[in-house]
Amino acid sequence: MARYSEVQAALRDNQTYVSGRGVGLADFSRETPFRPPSLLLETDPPLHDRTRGLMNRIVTLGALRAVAPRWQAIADAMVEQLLDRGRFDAVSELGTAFPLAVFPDLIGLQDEGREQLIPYAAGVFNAFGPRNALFERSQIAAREASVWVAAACKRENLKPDGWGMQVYAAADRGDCSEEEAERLVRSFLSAGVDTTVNGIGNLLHAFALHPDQWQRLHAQPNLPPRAFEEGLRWIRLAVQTFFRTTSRSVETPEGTIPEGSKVALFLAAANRDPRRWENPERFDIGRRASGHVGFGFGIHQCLGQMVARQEVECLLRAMLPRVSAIRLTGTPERGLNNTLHSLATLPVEFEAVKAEVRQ
Ligand code: OVM
Repeated sequence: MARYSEVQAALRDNQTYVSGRGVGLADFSRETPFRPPSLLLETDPPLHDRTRGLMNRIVTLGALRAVAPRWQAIADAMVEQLLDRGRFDAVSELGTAFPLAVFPDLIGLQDEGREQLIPYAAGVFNAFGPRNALFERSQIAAREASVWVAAACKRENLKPDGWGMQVYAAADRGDCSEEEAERLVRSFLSAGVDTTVNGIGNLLHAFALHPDQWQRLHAQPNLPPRAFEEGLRWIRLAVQTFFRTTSRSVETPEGTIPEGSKVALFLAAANRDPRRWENPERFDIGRRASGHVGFGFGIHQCLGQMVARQEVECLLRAMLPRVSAIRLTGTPERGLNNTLHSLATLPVEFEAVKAEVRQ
């Protein structure tokens, strides 16, 4: 399904289009999952509601506000440094560097080995696709990272003040078992890094391709939330597709979908469906883009979206007073991934706002 209305309807009807049989191409009722299934992403109610409820009490705006000043200071320093450098690769030095500078601390991960999160996430997102060469290659490449992540999720390796330990606190209260807590922490590490890494890279790419929209953002007194939503809609954000599995046979105008079918939901296509969006191919930060399915829709809608918003907000607040233009200095390279819309490189140059006009 690639039309907005169909994708949204399938996401809404989570009893017919289930997640418990996997949200990649593999049907967990026929194939062994490549790892123990996620207790959030790859579950259905009632289990999903219990785990999601527990996580919703940890992932809060209040908790994020508490770290916002620190994130802003990190973003400011990073952007200052990149301005001095001139040319740089925005994928590695901003898109990857910034999330890695803030997210692992939010979870309370051990300091050693955090760079393993990158190959780990590539392995996870490739595994939602077919068992092709890319799948096999990235599983091999992520072997060491998977061992690191498994250890990082354990209670004894988490710092006392992060979201990871709060999951264990929920286990102590009886909201979940110790094993469930461990796997829920794994969800933070699976879903929280490569999504924002690629989202930020794609967003910077969007502004490099549309200098007029960057100018327009400059002219706004406050960061318009609409700009973020339009970024998510237009850039195809990170996740291009997720699957569901039909729990019964479904009649559609195009024919019958038998029970047990894997249904690919093309989130990125839905976000550019001309039946739903006017001039869908136009990147327009003034558009009313809320309602996009870049974060999904319904009960599984992105748990970490506030984290992603705050990361992007900090970066844009760091860039707007300092960067007058983002210029491509070479041809960006795509990063191949079975699920993510990914960039491998984004060679850019930041043009500095002239000192006398800096706020
Ligand atoms: C999880 C998980 C993994 C990848 C993506 C995701 C976008 C969740 O382990 O729960 O959500």
